Amino acid sequence: MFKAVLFDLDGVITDTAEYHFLAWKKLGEELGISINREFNEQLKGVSREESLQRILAFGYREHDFSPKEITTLANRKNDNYVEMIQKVSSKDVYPGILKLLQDLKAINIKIALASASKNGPFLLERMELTSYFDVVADPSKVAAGKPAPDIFLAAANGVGVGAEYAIGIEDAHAGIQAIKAAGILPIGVGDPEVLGNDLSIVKDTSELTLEYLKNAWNTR
Ligand code: B16
Ligand code: MG
Repeated sequence: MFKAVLFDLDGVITDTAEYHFLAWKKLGEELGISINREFNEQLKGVSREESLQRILAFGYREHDFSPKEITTLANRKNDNYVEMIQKVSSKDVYPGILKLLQDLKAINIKIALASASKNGPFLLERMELTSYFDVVADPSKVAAGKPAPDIFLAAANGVGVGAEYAIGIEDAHAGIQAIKAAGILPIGVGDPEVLGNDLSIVKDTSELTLEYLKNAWNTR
């Protein structure tokens, strides 16, 4: 049986993936770079700094800004995003997630957050979920972002569970790559065309029950 579940945040626990998209889209428009949802798939799970680099490269503007200007642009996106998430509340937790956290806690399975977002702790507070998490891995302290395994390994380490006894839940292609690279069992939320055909995938978080996790574990 698994001993820990490592959760991604944006797109798994709540719909903040949409706010990230809207905030990047707005910044892109200010820079004359138009990004659509298809391009946005490449930004999911990717750090703020790397996302900005990808957007600038997409618009052939990667050489147009100094490092200082780049920092200003990243801050501008984040200010806009932070404004959007002020109203996030417990009502915004995706279906099934609270019940899953309660069921995992009841049988003493460790719970950790493995989000690339520096806004993760604030969002957990807003959603009244902080007390369920034994550990929140700090994305600013890991050497490499998703698709590198670091944040998932830090989360597993934080709860004292070996990768081979952990499940990771992700909505992003980069995140699934990170989970696989860590030697953790991945469960995807979303579309197999984006996430791959070689793992358990739910369309919707309401399918993410303890039974579902046990079944995915036993048939891995
Ligand atoms: P921030 P996750 C990721 O969170 C998002 O998917 C990604 O779009 C975002 O750029 C990244 O966090 C950094 O977020 O700017 O708030 O630090 O999906 O890993 O929970
Ligand atoms: Mg995500």
